[in-house]
Amino acid sequence: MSVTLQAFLRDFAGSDPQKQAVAAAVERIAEAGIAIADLVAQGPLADHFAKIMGDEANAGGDAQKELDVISEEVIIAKLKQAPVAFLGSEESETPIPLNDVGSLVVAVDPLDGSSNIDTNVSVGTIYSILPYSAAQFPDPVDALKQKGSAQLAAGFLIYGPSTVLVSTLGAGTQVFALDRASGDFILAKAAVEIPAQTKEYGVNQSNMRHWDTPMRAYIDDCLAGKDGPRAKDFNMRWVGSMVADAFRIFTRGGVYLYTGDKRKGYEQGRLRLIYEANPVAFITEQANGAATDGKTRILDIQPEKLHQRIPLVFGSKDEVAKIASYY
Ligand code: AFP
Repeated sequence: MSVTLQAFLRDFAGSDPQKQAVAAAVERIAEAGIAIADLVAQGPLADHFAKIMGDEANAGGDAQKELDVISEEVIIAKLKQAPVAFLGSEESETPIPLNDVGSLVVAVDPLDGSSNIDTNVSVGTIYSILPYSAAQFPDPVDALKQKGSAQLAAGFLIYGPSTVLVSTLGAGTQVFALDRASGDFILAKAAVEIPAQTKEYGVNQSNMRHWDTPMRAYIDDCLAGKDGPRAKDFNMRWVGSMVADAFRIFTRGGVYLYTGDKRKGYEQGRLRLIYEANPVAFITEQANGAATDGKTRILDIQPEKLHQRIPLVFGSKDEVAKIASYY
């Protein structure tokens, strides 16, 4: 008997108003994911979706909408049907008001990995759900800047050979796969468990000369293999799309590393704290993995700005601890 996402969420929510609000938001995001998956599946034909903005070019002056902006529009339209007050998005400088009355705020990267779309590599939508009240957060930015440990739920969709939703509601991490015949997301894994140990790391090696010393030392030791200090050979995988690397780690273990480096603008790495690192860290910990900025637990870090970047290491918890020992 297959369990649908809707049934799973109904069972999770019961009669708890906040859980019911979270369940509604996750359902709407999943619906947006199905629409975005169809857009991405258009591949090179998707150009006809990138419509000209007309005479008001957007803030960046772009005359054309990219798929990530269209994805954001899909998410906005769906979340207006959920008890979500504001949306924080990688594609928008400031929070987007959605509903006058809402007990949640959502932070989202509408289409992570979008620079890979024309190479037909899996991309995804990453989301983070936080509690909200106007009384507690007169400025909605402050609601989005809560520590990652305040998240009520988080997840990401991957638009790949299969369309998959990886979700945590705070009680473990589940995987749902889209059954295109019925249009339902079906529970595929009830409890993701990331192996504590691994022989596989993910990093963009071409940046090695820019890394800080601890990072360089860690990778050098991995490259030394079984004759080196780690006494085992490592494999490397780097997709260039975090959701794809993350799903591999959830499936067979591994670590993802994007720490700060000496390149201008990369001092704090490349990933954004609020709508990339925090949701992935929550999902990872709920799957018995770990996530740090190299040494500090991601979920304990107090965000300062909506779009701030953060160095990110996540995956197999013993390997994440090993990396922290180099720092
Ligand atoms: P885009 O969303 O701009 O494609 O960036 C994707 C990403 O943030 C993350 O998904 C990848 O792991 C990482 O960048 C890849 O970065 P490099 O291209 O520097 O390896």
